[in-house]
Amino acid sequence: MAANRTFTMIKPDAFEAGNTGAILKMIEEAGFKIVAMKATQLTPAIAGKFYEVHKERPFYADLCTYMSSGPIIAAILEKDNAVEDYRNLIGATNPANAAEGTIRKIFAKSIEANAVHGSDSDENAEIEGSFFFSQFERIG
Ligand code: RTP
Ligand code: MG
Repeated sequence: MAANRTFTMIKPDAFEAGNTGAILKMIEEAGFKIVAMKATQLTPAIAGKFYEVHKERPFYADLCTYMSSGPIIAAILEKDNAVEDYRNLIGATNPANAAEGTIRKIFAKSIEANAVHGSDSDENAEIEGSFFFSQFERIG
């Protein structure tokens, strides 16, 4: 499969715990190239816009509060089969269900504070990457 891209965030719990470097190391060792990256902090309104697809879900308000509670890292990652392979690397949403050796199994604190985000489709990867990065802020 051709090299393609996914979008990730290192969420406030993992940033605050000082796990950014360890998570980026796992990402690179799994064969992903970091083609854009920044540290930032979301406002509640920006988090609300990013997660708009979940606005009817019961956890939406808590999620927006949590995702704007501290700094995050946003990045675009490139690899063959990037979206699916990255979802496999991060593991299940709830760390209790995440496979051994996955990023969430190792670093997540709860179903909400689950260390990382990963896009769920090629289409959403492009939308989410463009939400954070202009064409001048990414490689290629
Ligand atoms: P993500 O979008 O962050 O990669 O996570 P995901 O696809 O595995 O999970 P999704 O269903 O898209 O949910 C987005 C984020 O909302 C929080 N969440 N909380 N309290 C809850 O029951 C609950 N369920 C989901 C998590 O932070 C989840 O990653
Ligand atoms: Mg999701």
